[in-house]
Amino acid sequence: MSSATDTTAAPAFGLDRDEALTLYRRMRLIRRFEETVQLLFQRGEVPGTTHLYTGEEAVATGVSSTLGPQDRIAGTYRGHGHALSVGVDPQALLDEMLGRETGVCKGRAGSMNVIDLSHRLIGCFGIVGGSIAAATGAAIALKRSGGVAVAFFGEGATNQGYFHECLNFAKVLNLPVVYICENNLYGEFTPMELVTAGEIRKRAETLQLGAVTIDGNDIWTVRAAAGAAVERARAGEGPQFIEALTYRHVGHSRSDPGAYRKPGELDEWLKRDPLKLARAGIIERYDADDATVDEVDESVEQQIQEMIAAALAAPFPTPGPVAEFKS
Ligand SMILES: Cc1ncc(C[n+]2csc(CCOP(=O)(O)OP(=O)(O)O)c2C)c(N)n1
Repeated sequence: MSSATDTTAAPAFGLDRDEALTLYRRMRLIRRFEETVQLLFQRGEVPGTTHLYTGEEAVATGVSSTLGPQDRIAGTYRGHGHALSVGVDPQALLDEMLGRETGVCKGRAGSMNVIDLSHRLIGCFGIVGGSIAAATGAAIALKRSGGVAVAFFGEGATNQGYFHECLNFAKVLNLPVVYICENNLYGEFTPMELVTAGEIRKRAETLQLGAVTIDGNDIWTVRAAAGAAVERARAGEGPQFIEALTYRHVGHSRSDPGAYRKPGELDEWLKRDPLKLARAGIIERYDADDATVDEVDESVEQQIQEMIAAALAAPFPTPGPVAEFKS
């Protein structure tokens, strides 16, 4: 049973140059997607609320890069990145944000509750920790078909009763599920240390899950740890747990300026921006330089501009008949 705090694991990319650039592109797309949602929200184009994944891109991108077509993921209300990481159509996702008929859920789910079974996404959940229960349930079925379920959730969710129930249940039934705790240090506006006792990874270790703590901002480290965890879960070794240390660069949701952050904290984390680390890894290990990666950025920018134009021109849903209410 693995049991370690490992923030320095040697990266094992297992990728050729084009595949590595594709992963970088996906991270860049998530970053620009989130910035675009924020911009359109401020322009009054996005109904409801939004919770952005900015700063946490390496986690979903790295984990999902290790999954196969038979696997499934469950995300959170901070779920745009989770959805894009498994290949949900970015245009359909942006259309969904704007409540359009062409949205991935025909404009009925909005930012928080996207689901796309055709891309392995069994749901994004507005209920804190809802993804934990959904993925654990999915793993019961996946055990028969050789698939693995992945749950993404924040560190705040580990204080929910069903976190403990689900991990216990998964261990007892030896389910193929990988729990990914995205520890971004805050639950809404509350610093983790004010509400969370002990070490999160040890909660999983107590239940005898394979558990590691990793640098969640380094996609190459995430990929190595997730690859190993998914392999173990698929091989019948039972549920696995990864605590990925990361940071959201923006407030909890649309109206939060993040005033509770400690002075200088954001600047420190920006030095370890996951996009910077991914770029550095590619330049260090492949035949690539800044111009190579800049080209990827430009191509994402063009895609984003085309997506904005298409989303704004997309039709709204036609209201259905109003259900009659009988008391
Ligand atoms: C069951 C439940 N309780 C409370 C809330 C309100 N709420 C929304 S987000 C949030 C903080 C969750 O923090 P964490 O799990 O660390 O995830 P993060 O937002 O940091 O990604 C809370 C308390 C909720 N949506 N669901």
